[in-house]
Amino acid sequence: MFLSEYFLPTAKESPSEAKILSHRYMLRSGMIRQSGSGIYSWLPIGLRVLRKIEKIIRDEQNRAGAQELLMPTIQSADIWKESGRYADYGKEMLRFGDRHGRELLYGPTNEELITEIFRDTIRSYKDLPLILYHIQWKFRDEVRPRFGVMRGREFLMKDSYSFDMSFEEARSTYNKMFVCYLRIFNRMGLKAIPMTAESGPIGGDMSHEFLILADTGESQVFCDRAILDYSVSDSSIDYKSDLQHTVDKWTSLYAATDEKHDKSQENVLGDKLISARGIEVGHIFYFGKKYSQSMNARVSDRDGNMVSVEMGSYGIGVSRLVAAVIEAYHDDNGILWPPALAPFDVGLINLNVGDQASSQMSREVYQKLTNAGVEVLYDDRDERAGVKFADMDLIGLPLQMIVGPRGTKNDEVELKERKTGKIMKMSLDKALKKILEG
Ligand code: P5A
Repeated sequence: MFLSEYFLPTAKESPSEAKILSHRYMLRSGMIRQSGSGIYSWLPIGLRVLRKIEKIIRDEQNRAGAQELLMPTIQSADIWKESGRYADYGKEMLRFGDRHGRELLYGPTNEELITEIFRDTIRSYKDLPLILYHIQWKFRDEVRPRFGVMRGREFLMKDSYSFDMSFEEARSTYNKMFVCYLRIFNRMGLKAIPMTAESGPIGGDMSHEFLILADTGESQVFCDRAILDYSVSDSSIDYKSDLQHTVDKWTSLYAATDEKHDKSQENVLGDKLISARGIEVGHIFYFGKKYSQSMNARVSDRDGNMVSVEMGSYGIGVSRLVAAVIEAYHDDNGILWPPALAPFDVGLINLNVGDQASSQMSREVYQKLTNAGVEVLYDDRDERAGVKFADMDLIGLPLQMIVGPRGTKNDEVELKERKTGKIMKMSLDKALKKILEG
């Protein structure tokens, strides 16, 4: 992408209502624009990051055996009346009517809709277990939308729903999603800690929130310091094997959100207890027959009896994650994208677009890298070097290649690692090799 043609409205300042750093950097780097309270447009560079997050989630969900579908944002009030949540959901639910006077709502979550799809299509135990998911916009009329996309009113969620015949099978599915979540956040470079959590309006009695520790987090959390040393293996995983031991390993150490905090642990753990702020990036629930019973989602078992299915739901805040990652990775000059999420792999800076040799070299580099599948943002604007450096640092691409009149004479460029600030002068060939080989 040529920056001179790219829609990237960067800014030096951010509006004073942007209170946290991720919100400020997202506005300043041209990722989002507010269009209403808690409602945002995603501009090209922000959308690129959102899509990368989605891709990792899809990849890992599919690997765990979940199947993607797409449900609408607009739902009928009828199914919510069946489950009993139409009244319970209160003012957080955005309700409206169509021209025929039918009551509709903008989905805050999809337990009812997926249960309706299931009961209309699945008849037999032979079709279970089943995990379905989608990535779709939600609307919750939050009392206090704040911190940009961190707590929006319209936000993107990945939500999965599982159907099983027995508690044991439902727990095994829950474990799959638990491990899948650890892997998803790990691939994003995040240390998300699973914590015992309250299930709230979703319901059920087994629930974990996945939290990233950050001072700007909205939740107060408590955990055993030792859990910070736990890591997730990148290697392949067999979801058909028993994952209980992995879940037990993570849940045996104390980790709880405020609502579930057991004060007696403060004496038990002493100095080992961390009390910190956390950002909730995921939340998983097992709620058994709560929806299948109220909405009559039954299948025949082996003996031909009709039984209500066991269900769970599993959410990830996709749009919130963009902000959460920035909270975890930034410095005073801007964002430090983990390579897997960076909107482009390399920022190519041409220091003097008036200089023919520099422009020719830059275009060659751009072609070579682009042909090799590297995503390059080429700053070909007629701007001062200072402006180019500041913008490139702000948007936070992991690598910058700097081409200037002084280097072109001996075929030299500079390679800058954004995270460390380390600048290396080297031959063009070596720089290309380094980028291509990682
Ligand atoms: C699980 C999937 C649910 O809604 N039903 C379907 C269950 N869970 S949840 O915890 O309420 O939401 C899942 C995740 O969505 C993110 N999230 C938000 N992100 C931005 N702005 C919001 N207002 C918001 N509300 C929830 C969180 O990451 C949460 O874990």
